[in-house]
Amino acid sequence: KVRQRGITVARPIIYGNTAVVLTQKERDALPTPDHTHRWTVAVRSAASVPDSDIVGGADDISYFIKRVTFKLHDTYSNPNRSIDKPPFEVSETGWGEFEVQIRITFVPESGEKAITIYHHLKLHPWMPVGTDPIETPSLEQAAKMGPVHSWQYDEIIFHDPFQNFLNVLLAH
Ligand code: SLL
Repeated sequence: KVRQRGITVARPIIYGNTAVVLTQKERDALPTPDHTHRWTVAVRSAASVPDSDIVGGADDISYFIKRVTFKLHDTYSNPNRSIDKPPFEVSETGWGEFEVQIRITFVPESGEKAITIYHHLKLHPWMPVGTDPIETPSLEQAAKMGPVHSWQYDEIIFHDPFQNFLNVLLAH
């Protein structure tokens, strides 16, 4: 277990969510008809497209990420959702925005501590330019405006990595 001093490796990720307004028919079919949206919160390789179905291959980040735990609002049953393989994502329905705590655990050979990042789950689109920005569009308006996307770019930086982990990183 030798650390390679002075070496830094960065891996780009994106994290965030997409959300769509449910149709009345979809709402009526739910056990919770007060839910207005379906959403997906995810951590992905920055090389992948936010809502693509691509798993594995160049977009796989499981060679350095072992687990992602999404902590949802306490109104959800089992708010801690642990995902152990890609796609690292959770899809749910709901009615409100809240802060999602995202804990990223790295593969054991990295010797790295888990990190925690935060994402504000966004359901409501911004008002069109020229209208009152304080207002939230009605569900009817929002449905016409299409899916909401809210993503952040970030880089996970490994300093002085262990030689065997460095080999794994550089092989991808
Ligand atoms: C709000 N601070 O008041 C936020 C809380 C909670 C969101 C939002 C569904 C929960 C469930 C849900 O959307 N919770 O029924 O399981 O806007």
